[in-house]
Amino acid sequence: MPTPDLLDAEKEHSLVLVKPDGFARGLTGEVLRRIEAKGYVLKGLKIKKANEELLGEHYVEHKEKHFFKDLVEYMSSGPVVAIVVEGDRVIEGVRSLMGNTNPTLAAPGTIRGDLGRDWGTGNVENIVHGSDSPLSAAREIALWFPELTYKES
Ligand code: DAT
Ligand code: MG
Repeated sequence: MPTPDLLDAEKEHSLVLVKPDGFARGLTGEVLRRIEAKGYVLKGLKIKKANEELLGEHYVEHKEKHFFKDLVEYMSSGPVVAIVVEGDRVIEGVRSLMGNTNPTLAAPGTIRGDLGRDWGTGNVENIVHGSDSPLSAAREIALWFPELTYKES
């Protein structure tokens, strides 16, 4: 049995997803490049086709929103790349790298601003997800990387 990977619970982590549009457009490397160039460390990485159940958990705070059904459809339309990223203030840092939720309005220089646009699909296709708080990060990492455990300190 291989030893499972361990996360240092003292350090901050964010769960990043390269969404189906980003993966299909071949932007995974560009997203990873920006995260690594910023100085953050990759602690987990996988390609996964998410099902409705996983996405329902992942987007639990949006369950009552009008766009929820379309969001789950878009997010399950193809593989995503799930990444655990580590570093001091990485949650805020990744949010800053990603830019505004709406890619039309996201500032140039950000992932969404440089690489995203409105495609007229009715969905907000914005290439990446990043956790928005330590609590969400812990919940999302457990969902996408159940095999990753925290080491005792
Ligand atoms: P973020 O991904 O920037 O954290 P969020 O958590 O508010 O944004 O929303 C999650 C995703 O849902 C977002 O990346 C795209 C989609 N979304 C948000 N608002 C939407 C809207 N008004 N209509 C359609 N999709 C939306
Ligand atoms: Mg969010």
